[in-house]
Amino acid sequence: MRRPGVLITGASGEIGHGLISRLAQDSSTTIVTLDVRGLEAAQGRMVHREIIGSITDTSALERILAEFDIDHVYHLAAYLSTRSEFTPVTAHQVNVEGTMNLLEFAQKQAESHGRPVIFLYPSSIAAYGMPDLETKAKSGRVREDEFNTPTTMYGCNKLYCEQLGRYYARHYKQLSAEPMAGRVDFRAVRFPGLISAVTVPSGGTSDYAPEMIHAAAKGEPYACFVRPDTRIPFMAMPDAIEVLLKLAFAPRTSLTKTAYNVGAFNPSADEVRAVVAKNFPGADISYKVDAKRQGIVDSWPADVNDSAARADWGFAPQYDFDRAFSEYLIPMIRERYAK
Ligand code: AKB
Repeated sequence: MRRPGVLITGASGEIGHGLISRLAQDSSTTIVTLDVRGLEAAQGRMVHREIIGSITDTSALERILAEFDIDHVYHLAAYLSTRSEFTPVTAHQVNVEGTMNLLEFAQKQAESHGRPVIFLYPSSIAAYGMPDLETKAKSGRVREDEFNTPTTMYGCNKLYCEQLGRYYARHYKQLSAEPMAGRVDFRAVRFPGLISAVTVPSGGTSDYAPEMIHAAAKGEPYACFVRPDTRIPFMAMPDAIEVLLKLAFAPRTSLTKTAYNVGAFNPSADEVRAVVAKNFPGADISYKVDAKRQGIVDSWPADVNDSAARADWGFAPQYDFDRAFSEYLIPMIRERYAK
């Protein structure tokens, strides 16, 4: 008998870290992870099976298929935006071919146990491509179907994989005489920049905000790689974890979109600097703009319209800008580095 469980890919990354802790609160959930990097020891103790391997290696997925009856896939593994620009071909292999492997895996799982597999896919604001700063300023909160013209490899990968997920969800459903016999129930969310108090991101372009906070807490100087007036949406990590779970457990009939915007606050880089400087009075934060990375964030919207997520599945972030800093980031980061 195969053991029922949930699969998390990219589990050692920032979202995976929070998701494992949250899912492990329910001891009846069997957590299986797949990542090229090992989990931190504490996270490792929370999961039932940790597989070190790549999503591009279908034999690792075959092994999971043989052993586990997976009903939820949280497919978090990806090369982020800055990193993908340096190695676009590898990024495409991981982000697109890897996702395709996971969709096939989910389809086979659904066929074998006869129930749909819920497939959670974190997409990104990188799926947008604002043509210029004037349009970005004028457009305000962009809707899911606007400006779908990404400028980065990562953004193209995310937008395309949303469509691939939609294809898998529809194609097999149409082929099967028994509509629920085997299908992928694909649900995507376009995350803004995420800020965690317990992990530091790597390879992203929204990383300037978390890097600034963590550097100040460690007493290290930080040169911010974007202009002070740069504005994109952000979200505190606990809200991002709740987003994944809330979307995963929303009734299928209430979902009207393949990919949903979610946002929580959208400070400028200088507003982040100001709150960090207030809380860490010795903080040494300067600006050294990296033209390439600046170009990427300039192509992302200043804010997103997330009214569909609020209406369809009750998205309601708990942390606005002030609360994210005063009740989550500052106290937890202080405690983390004090240790
Ligand atoms: C990145 O910066 O690449 C990610 C994202 C916004 O998707 N954090």
